[in-house]
Amino acid sequence: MGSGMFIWPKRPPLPSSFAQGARHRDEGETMIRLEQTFMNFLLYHQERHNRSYHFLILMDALISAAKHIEHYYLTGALKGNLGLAGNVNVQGEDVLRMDQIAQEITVHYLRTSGRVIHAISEESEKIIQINAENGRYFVYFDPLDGSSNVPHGLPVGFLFGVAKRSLEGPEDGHLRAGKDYIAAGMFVIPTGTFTLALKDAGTWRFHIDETMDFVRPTRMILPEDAKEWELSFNAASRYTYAQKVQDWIERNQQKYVFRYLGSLAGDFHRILSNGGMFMYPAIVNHPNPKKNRPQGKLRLMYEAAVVSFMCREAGGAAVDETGTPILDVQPKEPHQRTALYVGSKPLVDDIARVLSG
Ligand code: AFP
Repeated sequence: MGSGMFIWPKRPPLPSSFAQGARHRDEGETMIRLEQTFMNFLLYHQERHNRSYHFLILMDALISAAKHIEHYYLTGALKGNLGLAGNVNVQGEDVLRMDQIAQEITVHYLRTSGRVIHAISEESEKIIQINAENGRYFVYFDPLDGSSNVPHGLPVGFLFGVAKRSLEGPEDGHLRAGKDYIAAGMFVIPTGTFTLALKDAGTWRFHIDETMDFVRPTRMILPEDAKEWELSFNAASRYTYAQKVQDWIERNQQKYVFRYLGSLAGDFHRILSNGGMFMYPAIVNHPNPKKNRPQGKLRLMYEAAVVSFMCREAGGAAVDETGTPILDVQPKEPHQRTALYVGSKPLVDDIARVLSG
C-alpha cells in the first residue's frame, strides 16, 4: 500500500460562514442551515498536518460501525435484541445480544477498511489479527460499554483508541500505552453525539444531523469555573474504597453536584461539558473480600486510556490508584484493569496527592 501521501489539491479556504453553519434562502425562501461535516473537518486537519488519507478511511469505518450499532440499539427492543446472548465474555460477564451485534459490526468495518494491523476488544479474549502485513493502525475498542443500561435502552458507549505502527523500525505489535495513541473517541449511543480527540489537536464534539452525518465540530475545553463541576462515581460502592479515598469524598462531596449514569461514556460526556471528576476507584474494603478489586474494574486500553486521552486534549488529567497518570501506564496484557480518576486538573491533582501520599 503506497505511502498514501496524497497531493492535497490547493482548495479555497473554508468560507467563514461554514464554521457557524451557513444560512441560505432557497428560491422558496426556506432558511437552510448547512453545517461543516466531520469528514470535511478531518480532511482539513489531515491537510493542515500534511498527513495521509489512511486515517480518514479508518475513521470512516469507525463511524459506519457506530451508526449501525446505534440503529440496532434503537430498534433493539422491538427486534428482541436487548436480552442475553447466552454466553460469558473474557471478563466473566454475561454477554448481551447487543454486545455480540456491536462486536460483529465493528470487526466487519475494521476489516473492510484494510487499515488495521490488529484490534483489541472487550468482547474478544484474543487479539483480533486483521491486516498485519499492510495495516497501519492498532485499534483498541469497547463496542458497547455500559451493558447494565442496555435492557432499558439507556445511554451506552462505543469507545475506541488508535495507535500507529512504528515508522522507525520493524513493528513488534507491542501493546501501546495511552500516551502513544494518536486518537481516541466515543459515541454516546443512542444520543447521536460523537467526540474525538486528536493528538496535540484537541477534543472535538460532533452532532448527527438529519442526513445521519456528524456535523458542527465544537472544541471541548473543560470549564475552569468550578460552579458547574460534578462528581461521578458509584455511590453504592463508596464504603468499599480505600479509607483515604472515602475521606476525600467526605471532604469534597458537598462542593459539587453528584451524577452517575453507570456507563463511562455517558458519565464522561457530562464531565467534558461541565467539568468535575469521574472516578472508579479500586475496591479494597468490600464486606465480601471476594468482591474486592484492588486492581480496579475498568479496562486500561479501551476504557480508561480512551477517556484519559480525550480529557488531556480538553485540558484535563487522569490518574490510577497510585496517582500515576493513566496515559503513562504501559499495559502488560490486553484486558488489564485499572482504577480511574479523570476530569478537571485541579480535582485530579488533588486526589493524586492523596493517592500517592
Ligand atoms: P458494563 O459494560 O459491564 O456495564 O460496565 C460498564 C462500566 O465498564 C463503565 O461503563 C461504568 O462506568 C462502570 O462499568 C459501571 O460499573 P458499576 O455498575 O459497578 O457502577
